[in-house]
This record gives sequence, C-alpha cells and structure tokens, in this order.
Amino acid sequence: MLTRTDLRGRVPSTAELRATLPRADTDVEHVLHQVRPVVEAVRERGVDAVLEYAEKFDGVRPEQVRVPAAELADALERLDPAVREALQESIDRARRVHGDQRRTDVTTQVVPGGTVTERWVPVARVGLYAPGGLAVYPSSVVMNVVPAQAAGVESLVVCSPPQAEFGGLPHPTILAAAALLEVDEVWAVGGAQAVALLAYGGRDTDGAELLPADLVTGPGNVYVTAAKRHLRSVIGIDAEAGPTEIAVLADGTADPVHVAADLISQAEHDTLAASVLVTTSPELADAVDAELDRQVPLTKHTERIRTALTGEQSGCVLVGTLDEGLTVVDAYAAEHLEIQTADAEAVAARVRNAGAIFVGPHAPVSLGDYCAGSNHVLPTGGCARHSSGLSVQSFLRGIHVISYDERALREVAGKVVALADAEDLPAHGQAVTARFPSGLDR
Ligand code: HSO
Ligand code: ZN
Repeated sequence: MLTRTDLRGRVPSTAELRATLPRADTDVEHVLHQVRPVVEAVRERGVDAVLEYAEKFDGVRPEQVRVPAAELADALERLDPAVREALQESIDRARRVHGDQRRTDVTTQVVPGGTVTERWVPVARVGLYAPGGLAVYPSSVVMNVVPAQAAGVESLVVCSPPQAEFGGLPHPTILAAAALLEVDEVWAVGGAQAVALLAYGGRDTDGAELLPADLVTGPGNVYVTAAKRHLRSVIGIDAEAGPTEIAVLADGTADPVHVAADLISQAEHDTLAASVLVTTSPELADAVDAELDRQVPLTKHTERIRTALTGEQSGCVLVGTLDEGLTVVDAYAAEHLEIQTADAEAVAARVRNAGAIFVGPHAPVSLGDYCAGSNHVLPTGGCARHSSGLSVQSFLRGIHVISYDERALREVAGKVVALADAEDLPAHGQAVTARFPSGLDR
C-alpha cells in the first residue's frame, strides 16, 4: 500500500532528501486574498461582521459571541462520565509535565554592581483556537490551555466555531473541556473572523467588551492559518499547523501489527495526513504492507485512511543501516517520530529533528495525542528543524532587566563610546559620557 523508495547504501544529501521525501504542501498563500477582506470587515465592523460571516460560513447566527457561563456548566454536566474521567486524566498528566517546565528567573552578575536578569513574564491575554466541523478535538483544548495556565497566563479565551446543530454554540465537548479546565471565557466564533476578533477585540451584542488577545495559538483550517499569518504583526502566533505526520524508524525487531496500526492512526486525521515508514528491513516493509491491507478495511474511516496512505505524502523508505535511517528521519523532521528498533533509547538519543519522539514498543503516537502528559501541538511540514511544539515557553517572554550602578557604568563607558563611534552613532556614546561631566577617569 505504501509507495516504496529504496535508498539502501545511497542516501543522498540532506538538501536532496528534503526535495525528494514525500510531503504534502498546503498553500496558505493562495487563500490570503479571501482572508484579507474578512479581517478588514471585522476590524471595521466588529461583531456585526463576525455574525454575518457566521451565517455565511457556519450556517448559523449565534445570539452573542460570548458563550453564557450556564452553557459551559451544562455541557460539563452532560459530558459522558467516561470521557470526563479520561479528559481529567489527560489534564492531570499534562499539568504535571508542563508544571515542571516553568522557567525560573536567572540573574548574572556581569561585573560588581552590574547585573542582567532574564525575567520570565507570561503573556497577559491569550486566545486559543479550537476547530469545529470535521475535527472536534477537546484534547487540543487541553493541550493549548494547560501550558498557558502553567505559564501563568491570567486571561484566556477559547474560540470555536458556532454549530448550527447546537443552536449556534460551539460543539458541547469543546465547551465541556473548557469548563473542566476552568476556562470561563469561550467565544462562539470560527475561521478567519475568529483570529481577527482576537486581534482587534470588539463589543458583543449585549454591549459587553470582547478584549483583544496578545497571542493566538491552536490549530485551525487553512483560513485560520492564513489569518494568523496575515495578522502576525498585530498578534503573536504559534507555529502554523499543517496536516499531521507520523514517521516510524524501525528495524527487523519491530512488530508489523503495531507499526501498521500506528501509521493508520495518524492517517485517520486527514486525507492529507502523512505516514512514513523508514526501515532497514525489507521483510518488515512487506509485513507492514500486508498488515495495512488487512487493517485498513477494518477501520471506521477506511476511505480517508486509504487516501492518506496512498497519497504522495506517505510512503516507505528502505535504508541500509540505522545510521542511514537517522539521516533520512532528520532530513524529514517529522511532527511525530516513533523509534521501533532494538535499543530504541540509544537510537532516539541520536535524533536531531522531530516534533516529538516516541521511544520503543509501548509508546504509540496516540498515547501522546491524549494521555502521555506531553503536548500534541507540534511542528509539521519540516518545521521541527527549527521549532518546538507548544509548551510553557510558548506563553512566556524572557525580559532582560539591566541594572548597573555608577561604578559599573564608568568602568565600561569607554567601550560603549568606542562601539558607538565605530557605528557612527556618537549620540549613543554621549548618553553615557553625559553621566560623567567631570570625565571618565577618576
Ligand atoms: N495527532 C494530532 C493531535 C490529535 N490526535 C488530536 C487526536 N486528537 C496532531 O498532533
Ligand atoms: Zn492524532
């Protein structure tokens, strides 16, 4: 089922690999012209424009943008107890992991009387986008909210599209997840208009103020992504989320039943999802193919999965050695990378590029999607080469606080003047020497 590429003994350079390895391209640029007028309309006409777009795109006009508190409590009340318990477990584990990631301020004494402190300050207000429609992921609400809360973000709003089926409210499991996380502000708004409203703020139909956010995170469709890109000078954004990806680096010790199940699990998200097997074992490749043929028809979303697995973004790469395999997976820089080899820990330790690494036979990606404690908002499309997934750090700014006394300034003043003169910015030097009217030597 997987298209096979044989690179045994002839793995090309990283640049060539990047060009040849299978990967979907979603073109955010080509929807920008559709998104710009939406953003402008929301900037000019606020909630009036938002509600018009809701009617047009979501097929329902919510009474107001902000979801009443009673609806949040009600959604939680009605949530299936087993789902509630599982969500709570997911929240608890994520809170433990993210709680440990909090940064502490660091002060460096550069010279006696001269210190620089890096002070970690949470972003004041954050907007978290949770998609509706095909993909309703309460787990993604958890993965966005938990690190923001752990970072100390004081003001949080979750946005999710209004659903006609639910009388113009967001999907009830999204509301329930928000309530479970003790988020009390949820807006029924989706698409590019959600990002615009988060960027500019507005007034709700009852006159209440909808405050703008400083940072917007969370995955959305291509219009949401385009709006984030368009507004990125007004708001901070997280990495752009593309279709999900799983790469499995496996040798002959891997269990083909598990490898196939894991490749299928992420293909289940989207016809554009990518499932890539990189293996030293042609026998495993054959066995995984046979397993895919057996397992795919047994899944609920067979057509979606088959389309994803047979798409050009998915495939199997044969390599001669694990070293070659590491070169390939590093060049690919998968959102999720599983290591299913003998001595998986040692192999995993050598990986340079991946959004998250799942080590050994008992760490499938779907564990990380829900209940490992790790975050599942991860860089896609090769961005793992330069970016990390969502974490506490995503919601903090490190502010340098500079504190020098007179002696410490005097000591370095000549150097500042020399550098300022070298850059032909003598007034920079003056700002220092003006503090020492009787000269620098004393
Ligand atoms: N695998 C997705 C996250 C997710 N899976 C949500 C299930 N629900 C991207 O990391
Ligand atoms: Zn998933």
